[in-house]
Amino acid sequence: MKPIFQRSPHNPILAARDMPFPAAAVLNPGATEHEGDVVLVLRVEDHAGFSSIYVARSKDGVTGWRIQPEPLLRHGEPRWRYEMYGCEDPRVVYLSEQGYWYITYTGYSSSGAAVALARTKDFVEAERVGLIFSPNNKDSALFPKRFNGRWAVLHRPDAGGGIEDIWIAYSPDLIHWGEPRCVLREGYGPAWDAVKVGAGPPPVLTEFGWLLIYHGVKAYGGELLYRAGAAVLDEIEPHEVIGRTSGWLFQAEEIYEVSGLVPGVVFPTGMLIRGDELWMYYGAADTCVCLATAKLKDVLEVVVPQ
Ligand code: BMA
Repeated sequence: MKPIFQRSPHNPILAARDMPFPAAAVLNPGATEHEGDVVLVLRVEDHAGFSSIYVARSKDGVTGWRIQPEPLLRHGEPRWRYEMYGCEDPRVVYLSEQGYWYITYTGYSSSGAAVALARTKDFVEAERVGLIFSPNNKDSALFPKRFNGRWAVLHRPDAGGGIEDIWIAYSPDLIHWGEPRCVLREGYGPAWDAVKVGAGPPPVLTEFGWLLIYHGVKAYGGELLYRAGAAVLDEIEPHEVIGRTSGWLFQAEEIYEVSGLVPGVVFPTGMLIRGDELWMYYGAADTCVCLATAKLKDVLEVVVPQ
């Protein structure tokens, strides 16, 4: 069967050697568009092992990346104690009502991994909102609009006992979050996503509802394989699941995915809709940044069979 996603022939589109400063890895990029450019917000791990968030811009979203030399969100700022160990895995979305791009990311510190929120208008300076979920919690993605007056965010609390499901919370002001509901449970038994699931990029509204790309994890011989699946959430009540792929849609196969710092990982964190195509930006092997594209209708067909 022809795969739904096609990899860019330019993969990896960004790697440590492309940074104008020493870097150990470039991974897990948020993606958006700003002033005629595709903008990626990159997690860059430095040679000391700590990650900050940097910005890369390109006209075509594939080549000619311009990297801003200063981080947008630098870990270890004295005022931001919950980011002492790193700012990781950003997802970015434009909230037109606010006139800002909002970035959810993992604030990593001696207290664990928590969900942090920041916003920017220009991708040169960012203003931190602060933590929105305490540890351990990560893989957070905001929806771009309000639902009955409330913003909504997906996140992945660690429930203990090995349970790591995707939850949703709602907020009137992007600061106070409540009304928790479990949206997508991890799979069971030998399922491809039985170890854990986590939201990928901010969901995109389609004719069937909100398309969510998520990662699912299974252990083979003690090694964790991170693959990507998809779900569609209700347009009005996004805690309701309309459809979910029974299996994964995308997995590590190319050399830059099966070898690297963490082999066997594809970790989608950015999604753009360009014409009738879905562009999925992902981290490969926790080492570099890649792109795969699909026809949006082909993805929807497997999530919500007609
Ligand atoms: C998750 C996060 C991601 C990473 C993934 C795969 O827990 O740490 O940053 O890409 O594991 O190793």
